[in-house]
Amino acid sequence: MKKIIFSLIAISTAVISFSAAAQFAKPEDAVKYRKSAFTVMATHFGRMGAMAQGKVPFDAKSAADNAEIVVNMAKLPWAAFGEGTDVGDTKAKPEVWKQSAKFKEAAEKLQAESVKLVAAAKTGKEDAFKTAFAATAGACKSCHDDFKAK
Ligand code: ASC
Repeated sequence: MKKIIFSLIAISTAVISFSAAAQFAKPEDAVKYRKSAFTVMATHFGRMGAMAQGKVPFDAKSAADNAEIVVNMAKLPWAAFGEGTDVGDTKAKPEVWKQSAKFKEAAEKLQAESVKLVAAAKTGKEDAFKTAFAATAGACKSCHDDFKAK
């Protein structure tokens, strides 16, 4: 009996990790997923942008809360740029797949800058926040220039 239970656990673990590796049932699902992550990221990045540009007063708690969401969202889109997901309603350029090492670097740059942005926001110092915000925005922009169609 024990043997059977262990076998079942082993099988279900294998099934779960296999479906995690497959990630998305259809390419369209991957496109929708990555765009959703970018949408949430841009929403919270934009709220910080308003503070960075002085359109709304700097609020350290709000900056830190928004930065936390950005740093978490920044982990997500990349797994949804698998082979065969260059289809449908996407502005991803073919370079995403042709220059995948460079794309990976750009993704990692964003993640590194957003980690620094969280830390800067948490200091409560407006100048530190603005500097880190500008660096993160630069990471967004340079990746868009290379990998996102207009
Ligand atoms: C944003 C947003 C982006 C980036 C980018 C930074 O607020 O939606 O895509 O900033 O414009 O250059």
